[in-house]
Amino acid sequence: MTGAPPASPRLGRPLVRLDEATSTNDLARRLAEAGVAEGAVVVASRQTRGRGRLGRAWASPPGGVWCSVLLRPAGGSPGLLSLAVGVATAEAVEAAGVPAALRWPNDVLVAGRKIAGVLLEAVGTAVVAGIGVNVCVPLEALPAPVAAAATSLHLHARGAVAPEGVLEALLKRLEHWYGRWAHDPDAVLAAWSSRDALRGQPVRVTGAEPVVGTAEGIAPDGALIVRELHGRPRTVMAGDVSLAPGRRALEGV
Ligand code: BT5
Repeated sequence: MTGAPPASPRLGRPLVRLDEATSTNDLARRLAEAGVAEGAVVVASRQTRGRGRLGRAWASPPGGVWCSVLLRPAGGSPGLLSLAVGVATAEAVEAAGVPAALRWPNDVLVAGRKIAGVLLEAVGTAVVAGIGVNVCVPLEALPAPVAAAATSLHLHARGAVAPEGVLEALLKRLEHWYGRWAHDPDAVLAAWSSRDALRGQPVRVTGAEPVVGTAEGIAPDGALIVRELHGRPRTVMAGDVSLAPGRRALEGV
């Protein structure tokens, strides 16, 4: 094979801006169903029914980037796509000079607290990648239990930050990592692993396949590898992961 891989699509064409949405994923899903081309992005200043995985709520007051990107992937490992989006989101945070870590499957953490989350939804063969980043979100604007484990970029960046600049960085990094995902999955794994907040930590995975053990990184298909207490490595494709009781090792990430 010769030549460079095909250029990744331009993301943000069109860019639909809304003051308010129920969930930007809802509108992006409708665009997908209507046959709109890859690259369309919906962004809202606030969401009234922002959602996370498994029907959980995503608090979306003004001051964040709440956006959804319409992708039409042709090939590539499905399990790695959400990790590629996570890497792009971490790099958009880092563009503000703030180091970020990733907690499987795709939470972005700053100082051990969640600053961003990613929700991928399939619509036929299309994928809607929903990304939420707290940019200038006062923690008081979040429900108290959420605020206790969350943070916002303005609390860490040296200079001023604004949702518009973070969105621009995010779409650029996503264009890059979406292209790499299709042609160079090892690069996605390496970029993700270099920010892995859990590697070496005692963890408890809840969900369909509960596991307790030590996180040992990410498998080539994007699964979490956990070595069980009696020494057997297990791979987990879906679930929620937290530090095993009594350990607060994530603090300071
Ligand atoms: C996620 O789910 O982290 C995916 C979040 C995706 C949000 C974007 S915003 C644009 C697009 N439109 C949508 O409706 N969604 C996407 P999950 O891993 O299930 O985490 C959800 C949990 O994160 C909640 O149960 C809370 O504990 C916490 N959380 C909620 N809002 C938060 C916020 N603004 N900042 C930090 N943590 C939050």
